[in-house]
Amino acid sequence: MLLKLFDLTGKTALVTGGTHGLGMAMAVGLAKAGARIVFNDRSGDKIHTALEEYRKHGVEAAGYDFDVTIEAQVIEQIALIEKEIAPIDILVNNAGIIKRVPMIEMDVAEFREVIDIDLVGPFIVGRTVAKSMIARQSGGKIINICSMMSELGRNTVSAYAAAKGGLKMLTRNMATEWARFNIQANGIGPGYFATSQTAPIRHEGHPFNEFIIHRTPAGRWGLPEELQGAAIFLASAASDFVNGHILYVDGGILATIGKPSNEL
Ligand code: NAP
Ligand code: GCO
Repeated sequence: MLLKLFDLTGKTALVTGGTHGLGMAMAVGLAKAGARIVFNDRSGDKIHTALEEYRKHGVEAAGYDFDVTIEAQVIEQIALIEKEIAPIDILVNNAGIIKRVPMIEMDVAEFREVIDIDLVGPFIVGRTVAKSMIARQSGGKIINICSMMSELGRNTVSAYAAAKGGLKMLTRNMATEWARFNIQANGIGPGYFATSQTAPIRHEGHPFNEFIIHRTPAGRWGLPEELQGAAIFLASAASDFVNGHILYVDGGILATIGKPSNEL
């Protein structure tokens, strides 16, 4: 009976940007719990490779080509998904980019691009999916992928922090406005994870790599599959009375002020 709480059998999950990285890892976790998986890519050229990768995990996924910032594409492709596959029960707003540039040097266009993808994108996709959930009176689950930067600043990632901080509050507004339709909107806030997005600052000898290993009480970078439990929880009936919550999966980073470099 307890496991039933976490059972996603018969549910359809859309994971944006789920061609690799954290998105694919969370999607595989949702599939392990029984969900049918749909993902998107903005250029379509990664869908075939991603489908093969999902098959290696024993998952028969479906890939769709749309950019989360282009509302016309989002509306058209989500309607197609709901026609060809099934109505969406679970949305994971995972697609996102980062630009690491000091504010003084950052072009306004660069700043806007990050905000557009990391904050406006989840609004567009979230609203499109929620409209369908409301029309069907089905209820549903929305999971927005936030960040340590939803809570903390860091040199060079101003646009990303502004977007992820905004995404935390967008999540709370989704929760506020859509709870009455039995839609639970929550966030997952990953700490520092080993993906292509962090590869430039994670390699051996990079000062940031040493910093993060020391700053994280767990003493290491997270593994993408370590987000699967949080994703299953927030996608399942186990979280039906959880709304507007950001679940941080960070190895303890937000729990601590940190320690001197000479302390273990
Ligand atoms: P990633 O490897 O860069 O993957 C991001 C995905 O989003 C890519 O597949 C990318 O597609 C897609 N994407 C970007 N812009 C898009 C758009 N406009 N429309 C559709 N898809 C788009 O990143 P990740 O490390 O897996 O992170 C995934 C999410 O977790 C991001 O939101 C990130 O901010 C967040 N996060 C990551 C970490 C971490 O440590 N890695 C920690 C906290 C939060 P393309 O390949 O075409 O660019
Ligand atoms: C960075 C990293 C972080 C992580 C993540 C931390 O440059 O600081 O890329 O932003 O991606 O968001 O939670």
